[in-house]
Parts: sequence; structure tokens; C-alpha cells
Amino acid sequence: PNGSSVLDKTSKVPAEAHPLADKPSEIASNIHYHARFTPHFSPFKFQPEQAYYATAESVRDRLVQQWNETYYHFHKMDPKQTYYLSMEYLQGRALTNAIGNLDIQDAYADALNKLGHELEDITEQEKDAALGNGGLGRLASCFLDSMATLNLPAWGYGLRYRYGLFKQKITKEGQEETAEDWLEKFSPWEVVRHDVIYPVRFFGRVEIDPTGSRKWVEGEVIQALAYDVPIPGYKTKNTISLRLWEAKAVSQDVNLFQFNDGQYESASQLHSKAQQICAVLYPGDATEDGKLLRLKQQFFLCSASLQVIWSSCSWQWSEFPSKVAVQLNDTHPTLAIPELMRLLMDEEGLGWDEAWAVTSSTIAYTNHTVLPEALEKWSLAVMRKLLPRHVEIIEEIDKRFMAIIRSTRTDLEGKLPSLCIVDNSNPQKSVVRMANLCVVTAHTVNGVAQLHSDILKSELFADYVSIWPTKFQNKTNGITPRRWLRFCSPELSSIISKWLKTDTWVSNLDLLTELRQFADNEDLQAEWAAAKMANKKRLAQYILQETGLSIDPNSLFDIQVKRIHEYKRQLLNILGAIYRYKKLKEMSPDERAKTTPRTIMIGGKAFATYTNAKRIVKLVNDVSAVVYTDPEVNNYLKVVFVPNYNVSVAEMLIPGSELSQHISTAGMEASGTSNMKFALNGCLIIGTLDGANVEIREEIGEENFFLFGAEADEVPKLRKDRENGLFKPDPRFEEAKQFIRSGAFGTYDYNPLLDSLEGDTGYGRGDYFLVGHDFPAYMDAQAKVDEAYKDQKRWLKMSILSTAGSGKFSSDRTIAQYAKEIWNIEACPVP
Ligand code: HBZ
Repeated sequence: PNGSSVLDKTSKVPAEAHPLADKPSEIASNIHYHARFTPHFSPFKFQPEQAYYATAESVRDRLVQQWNETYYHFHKMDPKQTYYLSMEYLQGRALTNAIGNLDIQDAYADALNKLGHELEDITEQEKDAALGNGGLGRLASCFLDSMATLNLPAWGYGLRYRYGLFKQKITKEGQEETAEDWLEKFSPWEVVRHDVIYPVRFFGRVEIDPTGSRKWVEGEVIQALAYDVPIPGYKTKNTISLRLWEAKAVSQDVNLFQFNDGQYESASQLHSKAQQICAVLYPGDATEDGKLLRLKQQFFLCSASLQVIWSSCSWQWSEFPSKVAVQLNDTHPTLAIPELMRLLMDEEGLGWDEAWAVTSSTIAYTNHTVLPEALEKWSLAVMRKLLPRHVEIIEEIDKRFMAIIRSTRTDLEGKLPSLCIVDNSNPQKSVVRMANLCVVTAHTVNGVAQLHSDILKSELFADYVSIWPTKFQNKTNGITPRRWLRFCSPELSSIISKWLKTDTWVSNLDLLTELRQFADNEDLQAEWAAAKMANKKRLAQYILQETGLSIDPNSLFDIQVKRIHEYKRQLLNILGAIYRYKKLKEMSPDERAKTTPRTIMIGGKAFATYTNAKRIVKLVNDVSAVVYTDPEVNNYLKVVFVPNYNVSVAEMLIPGSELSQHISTAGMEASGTSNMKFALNGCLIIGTLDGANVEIREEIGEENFFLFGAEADEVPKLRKDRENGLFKPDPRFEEAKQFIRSGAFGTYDYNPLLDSLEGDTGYGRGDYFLVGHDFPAYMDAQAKVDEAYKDQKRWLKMSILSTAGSGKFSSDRTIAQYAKEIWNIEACPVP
């Protein structure tokens, strides 16, 4: 059943087995060749795991070919290039995506059949590359796919973490984290570039020579070694790179004398220091731990990446901004700013003004959050120790910025304490405000959805807007339609192609609007329903296998998957489920039979030290167990916690979903991107007017969106009212909380979690996220969902219109806008 487990020792590799061959038989020979001659496993084993590696290597051969052609072409044309700097990339699996983008899926499926395997079983062997926490990292990966597809001369730069995001296990205690060893065997997708290696310095001191010029010297030097990952575009010859840096000690730094003398520890000290840098992905959100290491990681990425750019520069320095664009994915790579200044001044000998002009016209910054606790601030003292020269530069930028404001904008004098970069308000604890450094330096600052960009301009960065009114832009996020529809739901994709009479929508997503004219068509609706059902059954199978829970594909599949965070309000979802459960229990069997059966699935990882988030995970699991084993109710309601949510799990869940929840407190979710993935897959949204929900609702029509809840501009007053005891909770909200407190879901102490929802207990921030305020509106919206689902014709129409209205949310559109409106780069297609 697992295909042939042993290769035929006598079979020869046919002469026609060229790496770029297209016939299934030739591809089979290539796979066979790799299984025999790439020495990772016994050449005679050919179980799914070996078949996966051999298949991936045969695909890599093609990618390498395209890659070389792309870089040869870029070299010849010498276009302006973009360098996307990001501490995170959530790539997920690469095999399906690569053969899909290369448009050789069918040939590979046939080839594997010839070798006794099913393509689907083989692709499932691959581990996710999870070098990111959530939306920000996944966005970077979608962007790379679009850059390649649009033939843009662009690169992604990041870090090659040894361990990516943790694996989540659910035990009786709730979430447990274990290391995810994505490199356990090896990754067939990376190519180590021994020729691309740069020194990165830490600590040391600033030396001033007799002419007064400054240089950073001494300290410790670690090497940055490049690993390149090919990023193929969809149906194009262009293949670009994600370059991931690994830290290495310089070989002469291993003190052989000490080592021979048996002093192994001190001999290999630098080795272990180097190893630490790329050991683990920063777990995101606000933590106190590992601050220095995180700062080292950030500088490591910035310094290595800028040195490459710098060394590839064959032009006059004044031309630099017409050749290079650098995009900072949030503030995490902010140190690119002082590092570029340092290279230009200390290594190239430019004066301040020249270096500043180059730096600020090269660098652009994207903001992804307005949550105050997520805005990066670094201790000046820590930074001065690690990066003494960079602190001098940052202080100089700050000094010059303040001087300009004082001389040109006397009206802003009073605002200087909040506008300046170094916050000296507590001189013992001075901090560098990274967002301020980015805004002061970058030529362009953008938010990630219209509402978010508006909030940046009217609140967070309002005073800067009065200084530089044209610096601020919006670039509404997007998702790649290849991974998030074409490859994850081939069933729905072929229906779309059939009705549109073309598959060009895959790279021109606006064409989906043509589906609108068929939204009422019974034939389309029947095909649509069948595809959805197939995806729901596949999902049900997956849930059974992962959790042991059996769910009914005829029930409404209602999904909320994202990082667990109080502002995302998984608690609102589960309280709603609890209320629904209680009401179902109170009904007569006849009444129950009239309700819409639902399966509520919730998935996501909680940051390891975020206690309330972990309590929410525990609560969902407890509710799941009680409801599942309640024979009165379990035909009408099931609650499932989907463990270890990641990119591959999302590719299974999203196509099988009919309703999804995007219910953050208005004004708090910068954009959201899974909302776009669900809508694209014909899943209806219940949501607040937050982030990109606003634009999704505009595009697909308000009658196709289940809206509820406070709006962003009402939130401050509602919080005040709550503080002042003016909030009257809905009885349904009280009943749901009371049901948990009564012990209906076990003996775990949920009081601290529930108390965080009270206005007056002194716990937490007094329902800061307004769960209590929005609860009744949420329940009313859910009742409308139940009604709508009973009318399947209407539901299918809404579903088709969701897909039809999702064209705007292609990351191709987003990236085309970045290219035109921020980077000023043009396509450079390989002929
Ligand atoms: O970026 C997310 C936003 O919450 C989401 O609304 C948006 O759609 C997405 C893409 O723009 N932000 C994150 O995912 N942020 C992080 O993962 C993060 C990682 C490390 C940090 C802070 C935040 O130190």
C-alpha cells in the first residue's frame, strides 16, 4: 500500500532523464536517480519518506536551472532591486507549491504513480518550515510568491532558525510546547552558499583616528553564512531567492592549542555563541527573556544583509537609492538604518548629509500593530554595549531631528518628548523607540489595511503626519491565490476555471468577479456544494485522525484559527458556544431538532508564558470534551480544539470551512490575512469592523457578511463607561460565565480568566477587550447565521459571492502596489 519500498537495483537511469524533462517517464527516472545517487538514505529503500526527498531533489534541479537563468538575466539587465528584510517567514511546505507554480503537477503525479506512490502521500511527508509566529511571517511568504510571479527583481532576507515555532501538544493540563525540528533530517530546498559569507561584529568600541573619523573595532566577530531557498513564480521562468543567514564561528577562532589541551569549553566558546544566534525563533509578543539575544539576532540579519547589498554595489553612492529598495517588515530589522549609515560613513567615507540622504531614500517601513505592548523599545544601555557605534548614530539622528523641529516647527516643541527617538524621561532607563527611528528615517511608512493606516495617521503617528504629510501610505495585505485556493482546493479551483472558461484567474484574481453573474445558477450551486462537501469530508477525516473526535460533515463547519490572544477574542467565541450548549440542553428534543447543527473548531498557539491565552486553550478543550460526551446535545453541537495549527493545517481547514470568525475588538487587529483566505474559499465571515474585514465586507457586499460589535471609534468611550460602572451586562453573558463558574466544564480554576471580563475586580484591565459589550450583538449575529444556513440556496449564493468578491485580496495586487508606489521597481522577466 505504501508503494514499492525497494528500488530495482538493476534498473538504469535512461539517457533522456534530463533534469528539465517533462514526460512522466522521464520525471520518474529523475526521481529514481536521486533515490539511488543522492546519498541520504539506503539507495534500496523507497518508502514515502525516501520518495519525498528524491522527488523534492528532482524538483530542485529544475528550480536551480531557473534560478541561474533568473540571476544571469538580472545581472545583465541590472534593474533596481528590492530587499525585503524580515525576521520571520512562515513558508509551510514547498513541494506542492513548487510543482504547482512550475505547472508540472500532473506529470509528477503520473511519475510517482509509475514508482508506486500517490503524490498526495508524498507531499505529506514534508515538514512545515515554520520560521515565523503568525500573520506577519506568513505575509512575508505570500509576498515572496507574488514577487516571483510578478517577475520582480526582489529578494527575501531572513534568519535560518534551527528550531522554528514550537509544536503544540494538548494534554490534560492544556497546551504543552515541544521543539519542532524542521531540519531533523535535512531540507532539500536550501542550498548552502559557501561563497556568500560576511563577518558580523558585536560589542567592541569606537575608535577615533586623528582626522576625527570613527570606526567600530574589536569585540567579537561571527560569520554570517547564506542558505538560499528558491522561490519559483507561478507559470514564469523567474525564480528568486529567500536568503536565510546562519551564524558560524570563524575557523581560526577555535583555539586549537586550548582544544588539544583538553579545555574544550573555552576553546569552542565562540562556536557556541554563534550557535545561539540562530538557535530559536523569537516567540513573539512581549516577553522579558532573551532580550540581548533577540537584539543580536536582529542586528545579525541587518548587518549581513546590508553587507551583501553593499558589496554588490557597482555604482556611485548617490545612485544607491535608484538601484536598491529596502523594506523593513515591522521594526524588527530597524538596525538596518544605523548599519547602512555606518557602512556609508565609516567604510565608504561619505559625510553625514550624503549618508542620510542615501539611507532615508532607500529604506521604507511597514507597521503591523498599534498595540502599545508590541511596539519595540530597546534599552539604550544594552544597545550601547552591543552596538556602540550604532548608538552614536541613532543619537545623532535624534539630535538632528529635534534640532530641525525646534527651528522649523515651534508648534511641536511640546510634542518632542513623544516624537523623539531616544526616550530619556527616565535617564536611568533610557530606551530607543524603534518605530520612531523608522518613521523619522524611512521615506515611506505604511499600514496593512485601510482602517489600520488611518489609525496610524490619526493616532500613533499623528504628529509625524503634520511634519511629513506624504510619507504615510496604506498597502492592504493580500494572500497568494496559488497556495490559498488553487493548490489547497483543486476541487473548487476547477469549478471556477470551468465557469470562467479560463484558469488565468490564478494570477489575475480580479477575474473572479465574473462569477457574480452565476451566483444564482443552480448548476454552479450544485457543483459548488459538492466541492465544499468533499473538502468538509477530507477535513472531518483529518480531525478524526488528529483528535479522535468524529464530526458530522452535514453540520455547519464554523472555524476560528489564529494565534490565541485576548484581543482576537477566542473567549467571545467559546462563551458563545457555551451559551449555545446550555440553551440546547434546556430545549425539548423537538425544539432541538429544528436547530442548525454546528461544529465549532478553534485552533491556535498560545505564547508559552501568556497565562490567559493558555487558559483559553484549556477552556476550549474542556468544553469540547463535555459537549462531545453529552448524548442529548452532541448531534447538534460539537466543539473541537484543532491542535498544532500551522500552515499545512490551515491548507486543510480553510477549504472545508463554511463560516469563519474574525471577531477582534475593533481597532486592534491591524489587518488579518486568514479572513482573506476564508473569503476566497467561499467561506462566510462573522466579524467586527476591524482590520481588513472592513474592506472584505465592502468588496463582497454587506448582505454577505455577518457584522456585529462596537466600532473602533466607540471603543475608548465604552472602556471609560465600563470603568465608571455604566456598563449593564446582557443576561446571556452573565449566564454563560456563571455556567463555567458552576463547574459544568470541570474543576480547573477559570475564575482568573472570567474575572478578566469583569469591570471592577482589579484583575487585569477590566474587560479591556469589550467581550461583555459585544456579546449580545455577537449572539444575535450567530442567530442570523443559523437562519441563513437553513436556506442552502441563499447560503451557496453568499458563498459564491464571497469568492467572487475576493479578487482585491491577492498579494499580487499588494506587491504590485509596493513595487509602484514605494519601491519604484519594475518587472524583469526572464525571456
Ligand atoms: O501581522 C500581524 C497582525 O496582528 C495582523 O493583523 C496582520 O494581518 C499581520 C500581517 O500584516 N502581526 C503579527 O503577526 N506579529 C507578530 O507575529 C509579531 C512577531 C514578533 C514580535 C511582535 C509581533 O516581536
